[in-house]
Amino acid sequence: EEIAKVDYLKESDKDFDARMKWWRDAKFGMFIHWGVYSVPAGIYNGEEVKGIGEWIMEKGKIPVEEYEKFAKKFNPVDFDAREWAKIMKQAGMKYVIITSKHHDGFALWDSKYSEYDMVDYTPFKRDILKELSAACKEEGISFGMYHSIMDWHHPQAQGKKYPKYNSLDSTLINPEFPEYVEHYMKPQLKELIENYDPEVLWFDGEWIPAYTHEMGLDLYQYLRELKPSLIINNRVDKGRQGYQGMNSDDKYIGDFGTPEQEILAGTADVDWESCMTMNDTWGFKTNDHNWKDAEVLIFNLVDVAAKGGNYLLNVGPTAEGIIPVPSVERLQKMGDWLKINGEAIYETEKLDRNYKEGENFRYIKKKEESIYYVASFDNTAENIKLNYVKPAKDSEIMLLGYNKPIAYTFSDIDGLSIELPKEAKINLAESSAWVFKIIGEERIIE
Ligand code: H79
Repeated sequence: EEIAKVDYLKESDKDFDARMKWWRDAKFGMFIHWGVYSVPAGIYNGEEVKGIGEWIMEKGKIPVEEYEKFAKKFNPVDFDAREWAKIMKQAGMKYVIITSKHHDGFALWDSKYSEYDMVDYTPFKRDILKELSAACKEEGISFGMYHSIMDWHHPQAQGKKYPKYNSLDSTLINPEFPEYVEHYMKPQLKELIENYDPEVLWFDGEWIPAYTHEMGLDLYQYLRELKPSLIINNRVDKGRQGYQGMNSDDKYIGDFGTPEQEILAGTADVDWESCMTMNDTWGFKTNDHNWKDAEVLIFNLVDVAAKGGNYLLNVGPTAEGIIPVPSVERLQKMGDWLKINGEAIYETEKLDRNYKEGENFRYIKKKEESIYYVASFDNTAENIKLNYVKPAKDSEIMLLGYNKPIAYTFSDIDGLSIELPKEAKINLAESSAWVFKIIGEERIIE
């Protein structure tokens, strides 16, 4: 009996909204870049290799056989999946995306389609994705995977011709690439879905000329057939505009846009997620100490949420399996902030407005409720003016983390003016953003 095929390329808005709901509400996730590149950690033959750590094979011009030696030494004896899941939970992160396979082609799980994986190739012999997906399930963290379409190791994707086919040069099209897609990449992805039940697949490395728009459409349909509730980023197709990450045209498939190391200037009509690092690399580098302050990371989270996006914040664990201490410290601070202010982040939606550079306030609306949150990054003012929200008559305005209502005035002409109690300033001195909770409506000013 023939079962009618669902065309996942033509989904109704209602079905799409239902599928995206948990992801839209989640707002904050952890990106994990972990693999063979964590072993050299930015250094090859005693020399520092410039650039992002997970690209060391390419940037350091390391031949395949040489790079494989690092894989043979990958032995993360300190890896503890439950510890990682606890760090995510404590930070207030609701989902995780870990590199099942980065551009170097090494698989972090026990793949029956390759020996070049964690179980068959390393002294460690443990299946990372199995342990981490189980630990995340226990902590209530949604599990997802980053998967590179470009592959510097597989014989048909590159093989001995590495690194010939990695550029945008459309005169260099690998004729064997379709074979790799059909007989390796798709089976591996099926294996990942069947064995680890991911909620999200996060593709990358789609820019190489051998990978086509048609392949993207086919792959999207194939994966949704295997798991209809899957959420798949836009790099499954060819539509993204560089690091800005949003699709250039509706004909491209993918459930959300992927700005990389940047945040959109304003809101967007489609779903999006900004992925960012805490220092200057995704994969661990011994000598990268250029950490962003926790205050900046909190601002980014609020900024993204106010514009309707998600924030996917990266950690690059060491070859021993440790999430670097500076990362953990920052996540701890974000988690502390979210314990008080999380209601202004999770299950919220954007207000359609553009923000000016340097503006100190972010407006966020609670979904399906007349509750507005305004985060202030100016913690020195005694009196602050908030133009875009009008409190309901006789309603109280609260400052999250401060348990008394605070004094304010509102008029249609002058807008909202809030008095900051001195004592609140002392109590909340540590907070990098103060969040006001206002019951009311949006105030549109021309
Ligand atoms: O996994 C991390 C990085 O290794 C990977 N993406 C994040 C999430 C990555 N970042 N930068 N690159 C890969 C280098 C890619 C650079 C380019 Fe292009 C490819 C320049 C031109 C083609 C992608 C497409 C960026 C601009 C257009």
